[in-house]
Amino acid sequence: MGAPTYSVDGFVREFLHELNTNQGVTLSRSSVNDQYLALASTVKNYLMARWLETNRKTQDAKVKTIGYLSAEYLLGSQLNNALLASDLHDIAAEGLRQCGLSLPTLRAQEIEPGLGNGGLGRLAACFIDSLATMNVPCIGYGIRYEYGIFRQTFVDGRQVEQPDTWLALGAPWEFPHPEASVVVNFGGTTERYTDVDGEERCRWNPEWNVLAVPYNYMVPGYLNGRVNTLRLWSAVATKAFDLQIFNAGDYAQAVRAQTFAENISKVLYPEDSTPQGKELRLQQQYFFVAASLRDFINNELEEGFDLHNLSDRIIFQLNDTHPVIAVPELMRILIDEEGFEWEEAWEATRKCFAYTCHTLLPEALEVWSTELLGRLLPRHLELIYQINEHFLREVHETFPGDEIRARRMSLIVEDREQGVRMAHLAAVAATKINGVAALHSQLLRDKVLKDFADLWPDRFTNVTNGVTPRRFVRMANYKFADLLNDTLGSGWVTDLERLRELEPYAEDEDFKARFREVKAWNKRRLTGLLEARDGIALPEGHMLDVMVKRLHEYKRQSLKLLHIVSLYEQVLSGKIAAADVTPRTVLFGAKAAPGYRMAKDTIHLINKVAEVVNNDARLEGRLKVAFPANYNVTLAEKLIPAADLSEQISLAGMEASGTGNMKFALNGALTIGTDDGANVEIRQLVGDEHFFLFGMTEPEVADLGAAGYNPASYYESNENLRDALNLILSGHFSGGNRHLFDSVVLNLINQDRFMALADFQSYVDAQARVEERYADQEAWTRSAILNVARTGYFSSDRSMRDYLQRIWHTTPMI
Ligand code: TH1
Repeated sequence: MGAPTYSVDGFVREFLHELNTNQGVTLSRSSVNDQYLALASTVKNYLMARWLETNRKTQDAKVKTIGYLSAEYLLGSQLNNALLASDLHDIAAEGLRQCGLSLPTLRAQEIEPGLGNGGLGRLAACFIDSLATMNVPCIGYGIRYEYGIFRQTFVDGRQVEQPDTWLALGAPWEFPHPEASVVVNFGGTTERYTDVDGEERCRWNPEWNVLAVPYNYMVPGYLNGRVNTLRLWSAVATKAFDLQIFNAGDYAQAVRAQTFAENISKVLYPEDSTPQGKELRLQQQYFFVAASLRDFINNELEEGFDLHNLSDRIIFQLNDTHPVIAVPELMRILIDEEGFEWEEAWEATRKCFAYTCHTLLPEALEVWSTELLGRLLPRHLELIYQINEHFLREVHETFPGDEIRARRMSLIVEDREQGVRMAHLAAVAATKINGVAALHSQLLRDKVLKDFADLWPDRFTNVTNGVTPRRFVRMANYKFADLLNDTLGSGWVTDLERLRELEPYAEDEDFKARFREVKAWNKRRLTGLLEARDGIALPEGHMLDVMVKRLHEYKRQSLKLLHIVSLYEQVLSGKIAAADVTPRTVLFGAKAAPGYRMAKDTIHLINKVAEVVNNDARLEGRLKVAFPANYNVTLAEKLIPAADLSEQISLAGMEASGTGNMKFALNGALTIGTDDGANVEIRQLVGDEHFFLFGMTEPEVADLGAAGYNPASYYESNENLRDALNLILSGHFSGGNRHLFDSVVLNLINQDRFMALADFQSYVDAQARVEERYADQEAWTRSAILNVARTGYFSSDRSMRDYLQRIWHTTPMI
């Protein structure tokens, strides 16, 4: 059967067919969920022929594939993206209308797959979108978590987590392939033996195993006929339950064994950048990586393929250290199963991996205890020790006698307990090591991985992150996309540098008026959504000032909060008149890791400040704080296009890149930001005049830290800052309870690891410049348009071109 025809009639026929045969209902008796599932199936049917064709062509061409290994994919909604990529949107909207249905209603039925925490997971999703659109063969490998990132609710202003039951109403976008399942082993012992040729060999006798079941997802390129694959693994017990135990009468025990296995893919760890070192997490990592390597070798390579040449056909990109256990796993396969000698195994392995580091925070660098590794993956631990031996020999040859350096570089760290530094393992194995923004890559070379950069300078490179213009401009901001299409034609969607052609329009009155009209429309759309979703009323005519990202101390939501409290305090104390406050709504979106106390207390404080500020008539309605719960990709798509001001205020040297910053600039928001991560490049591109820079630079931060940072001195010397902090301490936001927010406030005054107080005045000054520009709407619009025109660089298509040239050394298929 061929693809359904591209016509409204063809679409309606297919849709009704799916409703009848897949859902088993007639249109008149169908639920909205039936209709949504039938719609998803219909769209898949249109893409199916292209998917099969893509797979066939790629296999025949025997080209090099990108194996993107990532523990997280924060995909966002699938329906709209599939409609866009297959050019079906208008046909579907009209076809559904003829059936008496509405596309927006069905779309709202989708629960996004939230299989990631934040930027790292969303980056993976943007990258696979770009590779498909650029016609590059790629398989994304990851985990099909049964529960993705938790759903956030607020109870009395405190975060309460609910399970994310994204699979409950059906999973129309996935294709399970139980027949292609792979066994993944754990535990047990290793054993030395002599093989038939008299060779000394080693074998792993595992103690238990689970079955990894693949679920395939389509990754459609934009209007190009390519459909790549995302393969997510789900864990099931190898035997339904242990019959021996069952027959012995212990039914409960038999079922428990099954539950144990299936726990592996049960839930996404909700920590962003702060690993907990939990055993289940290591199980997850090895589980998906072992399944993926086995899968590629078994299914993507022809029978008898010589694994010495594996790197001709695959390069595995390690998305941070989470999949790094793949390195000893490939060594194990080549040596123990394929009979390779150490040297040839290492040579083949090294060519197959490249490593992206996404962080600088020391606590984000994964270290697995050798006790745990030895218990769970005994053979891998032996191989890691062996890799380390070979590596340290090389260090000694290059730096004879430098014991201290060798100890610093060792894969093994002797702390309270012995551990394996996964970033060092990645650095030793990878053909290339990259950071995710220019400043970050520089700091990797100069600080975090300095010894490695001294030893192998050529292995280090930078690829600045990017975001997909399909989802984050064309889809999320379709009114603006229409304006761009009218002005430039539609080529910008796959060639974002063409936004440059917008520069002259920054002086065009008619264009500026239309640009403002689009922004106003996006704000109205957001107002309607937040009203319905959260009961939040956004006032009209306010500057929309947005800070959305994970809640983390280094990102400094507390600095934004201090700015709000200070403005409020100055009005209360009569230092400024309410009438002089720029009408502004500050919108937060942020999830805190459930175990991260300070982050949760900060959320509580923001909500309490919002409650008081929003209801104090003395502000004359000129300052509002909104904090819709459960910020996710779906909400981001509505929020970002409506924003005027983008808050990117991390302490310099802490945010590796940021990608929200790029999305805001591309949607015509101006940035107030520090010289950190990709902010640096955004500012260089848009120009100082169109970016509100504040705060210490990274070297200044380092100097202040070295000199001894004393936050209390800022509290003492800065009156507005002190008054703001004192207002919180007075119990004003906590019904008179003076100690409710001690954890947050006293930490700022006494510790303030991320130097919010040191940057406070500079931030307030920058906000004054923001207000000045905003008062001149012509000037503001001009700056906003120039932000768009000059940030085409931040397309993830460009990131992928950089990876292809600098790291993967491969080209798109023709
Ligand atoms: C983020 C970085 O914090 C952010 O700056 C960057 O833009 C993004 O990655 C994409 O490169 C990170 N997320 C995580 C998540 C975990 C561990 C480390 C990082 S770094 C779980």
